[in-house]
Amino acid sequence: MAAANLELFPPCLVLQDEHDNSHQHEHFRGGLTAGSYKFLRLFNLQSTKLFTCFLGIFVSYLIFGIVQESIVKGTYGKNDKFTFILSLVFFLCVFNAIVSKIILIFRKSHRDSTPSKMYAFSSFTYLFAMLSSNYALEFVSYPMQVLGKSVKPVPVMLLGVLVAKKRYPLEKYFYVLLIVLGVVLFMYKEPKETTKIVQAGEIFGIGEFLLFVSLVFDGLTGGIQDKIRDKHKVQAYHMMFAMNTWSCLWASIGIIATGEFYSLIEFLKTYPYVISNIFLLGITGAVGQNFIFLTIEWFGPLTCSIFTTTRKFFTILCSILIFGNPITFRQMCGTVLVFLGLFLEQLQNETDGESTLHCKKKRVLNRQEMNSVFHIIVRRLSTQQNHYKLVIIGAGCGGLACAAKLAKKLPKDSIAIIDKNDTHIYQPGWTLVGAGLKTAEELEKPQSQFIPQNTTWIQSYANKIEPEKNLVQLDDGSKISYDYLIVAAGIEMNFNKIKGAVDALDNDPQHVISIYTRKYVRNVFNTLNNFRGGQAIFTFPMMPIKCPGAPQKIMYLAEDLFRRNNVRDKTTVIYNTSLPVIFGVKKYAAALMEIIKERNIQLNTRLNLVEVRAKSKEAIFENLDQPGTMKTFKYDILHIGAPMQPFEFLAKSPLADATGFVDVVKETLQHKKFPNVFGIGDCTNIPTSKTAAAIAGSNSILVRNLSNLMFGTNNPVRKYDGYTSCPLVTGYNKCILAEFDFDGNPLETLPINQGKERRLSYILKKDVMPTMYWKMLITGNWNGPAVFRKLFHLGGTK
Ligand code: UQ1
Repeated sequence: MAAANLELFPPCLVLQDEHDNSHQHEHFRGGLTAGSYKFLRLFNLQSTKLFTCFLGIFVSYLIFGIVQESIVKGTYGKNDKFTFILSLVFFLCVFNAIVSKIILIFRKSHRDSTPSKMYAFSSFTYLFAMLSSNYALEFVSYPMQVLGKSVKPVPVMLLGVLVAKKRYPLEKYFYVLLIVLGVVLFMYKEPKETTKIVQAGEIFGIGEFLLFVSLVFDGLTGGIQDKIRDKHKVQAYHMMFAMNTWSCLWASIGIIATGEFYSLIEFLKTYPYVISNIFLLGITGAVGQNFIFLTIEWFGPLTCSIFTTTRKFFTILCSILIFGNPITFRQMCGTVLVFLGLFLEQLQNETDGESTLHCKKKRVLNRQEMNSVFHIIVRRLSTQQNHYKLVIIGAGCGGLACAAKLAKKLPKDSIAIIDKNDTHIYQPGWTLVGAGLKTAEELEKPQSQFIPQNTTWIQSYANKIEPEKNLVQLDDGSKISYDYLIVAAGIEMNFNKIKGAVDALDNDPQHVISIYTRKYVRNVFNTLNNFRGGQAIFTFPMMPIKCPGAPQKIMYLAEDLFRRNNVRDKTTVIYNTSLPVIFGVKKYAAALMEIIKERNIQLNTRLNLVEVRAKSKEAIFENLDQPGTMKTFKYDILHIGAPMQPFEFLAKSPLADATGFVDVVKETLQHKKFPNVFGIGDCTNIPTSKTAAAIAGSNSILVRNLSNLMFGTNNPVRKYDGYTSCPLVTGYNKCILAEFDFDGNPLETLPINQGKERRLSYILKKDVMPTMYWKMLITGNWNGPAVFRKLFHLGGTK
């Protein structure tokens, strides 16, 4: 079957235009109302469009191929044949020229400034390429013709390396090698047993030569069109119109000069039904071409070439299975190799920067989607989207809690979450890991499990925000735009603020430890458990840090462990804090002061660790009340509370306040200057202790405020009161469950005094909270315990 070998635009031409795909994102950009989103949801526009494009390309070229087969390879009368290839090409060009002219009139596009001579030349080479590939068909089979033309990347690469001195990634050579190997496997003709000598012409005959010529002319056409596109910013239909008009001219000269025209007229007189077939061929060709343009415009060049390659593969299969073009097993392997190479090469091109956005992105699909091949293609294609209704920076506790809630309100593919980490860690559990009550592994789960369905996960770092332009830049330099932004980026640990700390943590984990990172937390329990007495120092760094309870929780647990290991009486336990008090909330501070007195713990306030001397096991502290004055402590164990800082990209952005944190209204979590931006968690300047409980208390408030803004609704929203909670574990079976607001007023949930050390609070912290976190909080189903507090207190509290 000679299907679709007259595809009117060689891929090179098609690929010229899609670079002008900046407007393809307009469909997603800004200003869509709730109503239009409902509409979008109803019709699931993206997928429908994609499917239509694929079907359009597939069906039109399939019919095209069948009709072409019947025209070119059919028998007429007794032994007449249709040999008027140039005339056929002429008719097809006429069709294309007419269709593109009509579209140009309707599209009201600007004038094309390209000089005619460029079109004249490139349409000549284009015509020549088309002709030689069609004449080749008289000598080779259709599969051979398609595969032969697949070698196109080879001359492109060869010229690139030899002439333009380009370098390609190693994989690319491999993919091209696959294609070449495939074609060689296909072309190789085994010597017949009787004739041992194989003549060169048998392997590389006239058909193959014509294919080669068509490749060269294809390459030339592509080169000229590249120039046209670069210089004149020409649109696809302009090019389609001009190329086809010029080709008509060249072809008409050819058919008149060779006399083909007159024989064709005679032929058509004898077999008039061929005219309707030629019409059908022209229409399907033009329709297919338009679907190609639409695919490029809506989904980009990669999608288009995947579609056309897939289509060719299917037509080859049809040709083999239905029309009985003979093929050997070796040739089958060759075909598979060629298409494998072509696909890999296309995907490689995409990651090389030919698409608008080339970062690693993952779409989370539901099970039904996973089963559908169509949606696997959709997933690949979604890599080209770079505008989202909502972008969330950070897939930690705050980012996920908001994403999960908003994913239920917004249509598919409206939300993108940017986060590089593929593991989600339950950070509140690290104190318990330090005490040997849990393992670090228990606290880690794959991030992919928690990215809400229908949300795009962009596995990348955000490294710049331009809120005036609604843009976020990723670590690979690409940018994504948003209508709304939630910043939930967290806070950065920086041990480098303490001289010698990183070196000591890395190289002396027997003495210097910290529960604050995934790497260091794994050493803590061993060190504490092996401790045989001496001086154990626990530090609290300079503010700002998240959860100011954590640095002392690990101290209470360690102190308890020393008792259990019978080394407590040989040990001095010291707590050096940069704060003036042990805890910021009076009620709990009083309880904790009792505990440290009772347990004989030394408390030194206003001391900040500035240097660790691992060799001499000395920790140098600055006296914050007398800046510049140092105090040296000898240690046998030093637990370092990690100094923290806002991420640099945030601190530098217009979203930050003077301290570098995202400047939001504390009651609404809306940004003070950019109303379409919200912030949650550690990265914000909300004056409360940053804990998972604070996220629980604030995520629903953020989501409601943002929803009101997005949908123009006016639903009542509670003001965030700063609710936070700090379960201060004070030993292996006891805990003070601090809960309080912005002003340090206790906001206790249970109808008992939570300021007392309790086993119940310990069980809540150790066994109940982790489950609540994984199952309820980051899935968007936990808005904090306020309801229970009111219930338990019979409405008597705030
Ligand atoms: C909480 O809601 C929460 O999020 C799940 C935590 O995170 C780990 C907490 O530690 C705490 C204390 C709360 C508050 C909840 C109750 C029932 C007191």
